[in-house]
Amino acid sequence: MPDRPTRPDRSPPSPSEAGGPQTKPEAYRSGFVAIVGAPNAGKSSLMNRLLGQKVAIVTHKPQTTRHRLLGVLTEPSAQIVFWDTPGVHESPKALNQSMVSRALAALADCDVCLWLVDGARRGPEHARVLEALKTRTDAPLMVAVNKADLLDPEELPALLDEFRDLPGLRPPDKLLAVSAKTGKGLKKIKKALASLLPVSPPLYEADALTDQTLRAMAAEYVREAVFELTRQEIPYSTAVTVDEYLEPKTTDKNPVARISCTVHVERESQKKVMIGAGGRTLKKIGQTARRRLEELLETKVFLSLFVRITDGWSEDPKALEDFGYLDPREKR
Ligand SMILES: Nc1nc2c(ncn2[C@@H]2O[C@H](COP(=O)(O)OP(=O)(O)O)[C@@H](O)[C@H]2O)c(=O)[nH]1
Ligand SMILES: [Mg+2]
Repeated sequence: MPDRPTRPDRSPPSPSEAGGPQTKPEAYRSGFVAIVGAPNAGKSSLMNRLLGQKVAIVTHKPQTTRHRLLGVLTEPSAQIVFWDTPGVHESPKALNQSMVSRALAALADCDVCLWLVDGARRGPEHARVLEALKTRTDAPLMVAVNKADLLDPEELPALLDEFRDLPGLRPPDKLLAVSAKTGKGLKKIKKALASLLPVSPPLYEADALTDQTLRAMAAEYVREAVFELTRQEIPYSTAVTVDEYLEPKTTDKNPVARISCTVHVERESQKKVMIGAGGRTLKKIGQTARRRLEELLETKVFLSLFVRITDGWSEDPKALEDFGYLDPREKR
């Protein structure tokens, strides 16, 4: 699974191909923006909202995002390439450590850091992200306080002020309140990020959206439904792989995409819960994911799910690599 996007090797499209005939090449800006923050700050929601497409799955549970996901936003005067990253958090588990190392690697590689703060909640993760920003990057910094819709507008200025002068951290180049839910501040975010990016031709084609394959997105959609419909440790013990992905035949009168996935869990008891009484839970997971996949793929989908016990996968480097959660090039 592509997870370490580098600057594309191919010669990039000209800015006019990328949708910016009115922008002179010497004024066009493009680069990578790492969205980092605590779990559940709204990083994936914000990226989806900025792109106007659901590239990353979103749930109300923390640690939903396991990969570094790429999202490309092409505007007439700038192309902003987002990396949505897993939340920075503390955990002894191998899976979680590989997730955090991805977020930190994005910080080290990006052109601009966008630190997304949950304005309604600041726990110990807040301090961890702050530490990472101090030590892992010199890139221009934008701080966005998210979930502004949950905050008292009168308290916002004081809340924002807290970020102007954090001990040991350079003052942010830009500071804004936003809401990924209502869309507040999104135009300002785009403008501010573009102004911090280097002058460069666009790095991706104008119609590029993400480097994830539809196949990988199908697995993520199933995982999203698992996060929503199961509880406690189960979502965190679940991985999804795609066994078969058949595009609809264009010659068919009623085109159907056929997708089958294996839902890996770690224990027999988890398998039982995943399937549910009379198969009801698994059926619900399948229906939820199928409906969303039909929207994404704009076609009818047959989705079959198979639950399998893959003992201890979340601690097994080989399984983590097979499932795309561990980059063999990543030093741990
Ligand atoms: N009220 C409110 N909820 C939000 C906002 N942004 C995200 N959320 C919710 O916060 C939760 C976590 O969002 P997600 O994008 O998965 O966070 P991530 O872990 O940082 O990627 C989800 O339930 C979102 O619907 C916002 O601006 N306002
Ligand atoms: Mg996320």
